[in-house]
Amino acid sequence: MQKNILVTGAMGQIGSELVPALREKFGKENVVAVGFIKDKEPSEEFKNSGPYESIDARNKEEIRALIEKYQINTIYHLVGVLSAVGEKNPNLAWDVNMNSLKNILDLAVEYKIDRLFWPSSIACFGPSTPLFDTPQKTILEPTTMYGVTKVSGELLCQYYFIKYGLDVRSLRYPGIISWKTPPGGGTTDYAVAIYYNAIEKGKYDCFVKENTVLPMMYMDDAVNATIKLMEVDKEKIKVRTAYNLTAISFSAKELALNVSKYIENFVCTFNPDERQKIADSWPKTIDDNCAREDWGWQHKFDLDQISIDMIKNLKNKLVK
Ligand code: AKB
Repeated sequence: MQKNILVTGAMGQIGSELVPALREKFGKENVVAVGFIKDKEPSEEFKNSGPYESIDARNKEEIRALIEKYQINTIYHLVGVLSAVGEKNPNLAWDVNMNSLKNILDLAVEYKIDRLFWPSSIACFGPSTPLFDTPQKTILEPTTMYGVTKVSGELLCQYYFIKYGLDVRSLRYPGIISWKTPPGGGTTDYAVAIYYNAIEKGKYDCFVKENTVLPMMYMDDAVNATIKLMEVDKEKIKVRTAYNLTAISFSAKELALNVSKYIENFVCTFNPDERQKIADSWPKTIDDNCAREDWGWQHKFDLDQISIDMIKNLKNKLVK
């Protein structure tokens, strides 16, 4: 079947890299990118590489019009307000994260969408969740509004699968490290910002303590996992809330030491702010065996490979 794909949140951290990967795989004209970031116009390259529409994903009628216009049968609904911004504006986080998801789920049922992807996160866990090797099925009592929307969203997705047979699939992303877009309002942003600052200033003042450990993943692995999950046969998907997913866990200090292996004289200081509390509420390591067993998930990038690739690409991007 010809895939006609709609990607919301196309200008966000994941969207900016998933859209080109999908266009490469399924053809430029078959992937409609939907962005809506005030004050941020998409680059000419982004706009010219395939269909682009500027729409607020909360606007159900405008999304409906797009589904009809492009005869959409596959949706990646990536729109979301992340954890740190969500704590500053919980009402906005609820409104954007939940209302856009509910609209998309309803439209997906109405238009018999073949497959829908929606991102969950390690933010669905909370302080009462086991900190190490967090199992697939465990306590979900997040203490951020972002996390509350992730648990609610997971349950809503599962409900639409059970009630309407909607083929909706989801991953609990760890912190994602990438170079194409600057950090965007999350708690794991320090693991991206450190590279920008190391290259531009030779130093970084990290906003979590040096012993803070969180699960992380390189963007290339995250994009591969997402496309793989969406391509696998329906029968293989046993989890309809969201799959645990991880690559590697390291402390902020280990990250800083690794960056200094590749950037001479790099100095990292640690000055925790309000994001420390959010980081402390999330697990340190994740058990993602269900994803590995059910649909063959495997990560490729370790910390050295991440640092080498980040530094190479950021130097090209930042150093003129
Ligand atoms: C955040 O830090 O809010 C996100 C996430 C872990 O979902 N990167």
